[in-house]
Amino acid sequence: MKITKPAFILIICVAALSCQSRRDQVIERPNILFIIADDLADRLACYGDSVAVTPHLDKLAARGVLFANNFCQYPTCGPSRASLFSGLYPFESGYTHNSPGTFNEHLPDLVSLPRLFRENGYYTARVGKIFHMGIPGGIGGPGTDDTLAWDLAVNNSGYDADLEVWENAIHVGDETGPGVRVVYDAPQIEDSEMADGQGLEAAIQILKENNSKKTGKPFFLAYGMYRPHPPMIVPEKHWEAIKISKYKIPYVPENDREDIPEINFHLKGAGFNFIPNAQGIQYAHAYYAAIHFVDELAGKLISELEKEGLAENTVIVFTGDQGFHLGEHGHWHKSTMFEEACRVPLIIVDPRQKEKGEKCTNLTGLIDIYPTLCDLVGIEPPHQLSGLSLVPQLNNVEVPGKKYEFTMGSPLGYGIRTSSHRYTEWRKDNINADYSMLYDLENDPDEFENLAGNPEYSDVIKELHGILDSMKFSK
Ligand SMILES: [Ca+2]
Ligand SMILES: [Ca+2]
Repeated sequence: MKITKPAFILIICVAALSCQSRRDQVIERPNILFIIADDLADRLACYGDSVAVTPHLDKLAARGVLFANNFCQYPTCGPSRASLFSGLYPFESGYTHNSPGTFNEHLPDLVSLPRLFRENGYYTARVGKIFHMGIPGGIGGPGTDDTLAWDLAVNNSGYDADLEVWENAIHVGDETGPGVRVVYDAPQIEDSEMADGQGLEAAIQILKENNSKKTGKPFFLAYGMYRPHPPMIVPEKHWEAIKISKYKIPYVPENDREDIPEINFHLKGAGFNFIPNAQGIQYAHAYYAAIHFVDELAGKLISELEKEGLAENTVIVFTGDQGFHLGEHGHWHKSTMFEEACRVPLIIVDPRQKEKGEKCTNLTGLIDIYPTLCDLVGIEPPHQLSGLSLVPQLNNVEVPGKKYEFTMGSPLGYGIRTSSHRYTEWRKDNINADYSMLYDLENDPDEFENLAGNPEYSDVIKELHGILDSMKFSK
């Protein structure tokens, strides 16, 4: 077909308009600032913790919605993060351990959350631990990163990445290996010497260089902090900010572990079981100091976002990958199917949302982050997602959500959390519940009495067992 001159001009105009409209659509999408702290339980002041000192995160929560009953989908770093960034439960993706290799090698058919944003016109940048990496050995490396997700990936390192620093810190317990001991220290160094401090500087530079108001392109900046993951090496000034006398070693009944399946403490020989009280208090002090450190770094990054004039066009997500015991059941670590290890903070701030400073008490999970961010920016998810968008709750925290949340783990347990109970089965060949735990959280919030063998609870067990049966676990 011969194109006449006016028609040709018209085609150019339409093409230009279409390009312009696509560009406008991209520019109108908000930026995403995603902040995740490693092994951070919901022990923040805004979550009601009386020891934690977290002024910046409290201020952040006052601008958005705090999800008060939020759970990870696996209480161990790698599978938890793979679930968050794939939008699938661990049994659906098969990513159920801290395996080596990259996310995209493991799950080649899945588009991760940041990769999806990259493919939809976002400038994407990672600083620190977003996908799994071992701590401290993996600090400064890419870990299991999705190599297709980022325009820029920063492998920040620092003082605490040095294995000699780990060696010279205070060690409790006689097991070998960096991951199975209680290790802490309070060096007199600046935050900027720590790996996370180096990460903050990189993240601030990325914000400045990729200010969407100047570039015309929205960004997805993910800043992953290595603390409070052990070893809890935290600059001394953060220890000084904590009044540790407010912390009390949790009461543990003498026979507490008799009704807990051994598999729930599969690392029971490790050096973080029943450590002496004096060292427990020190370790709790280190953990809260690390939270104070995390709070200050997150606060500085958010403040820089404001200075760049981006607060009104940026969605902020703050979360952790799994919780942490501070002596509950005599445990000083993570990876159990108890509340302490499964609960994680989740704060979402979207300048456009109606609710500000409200708490949503629905059962939610890290699995909901993928659909929520897609919903907030209008990107179609690339595959079926197993979580639910939390956008309705950002506008009205009273909107009902799920009846239960699912957490798998410790290792290969299948756990259901309802508003009143926590129920976990460890299934042999995915058919029979060989071991199980049921806790009545209304009457026994400390999960001391395992009711799995109690006939008075047979109806509850039948219902929760039925929910697990209805989920199609992959082998
Ligand atoms: Ca972790
Ligand atoms: Ca017990």
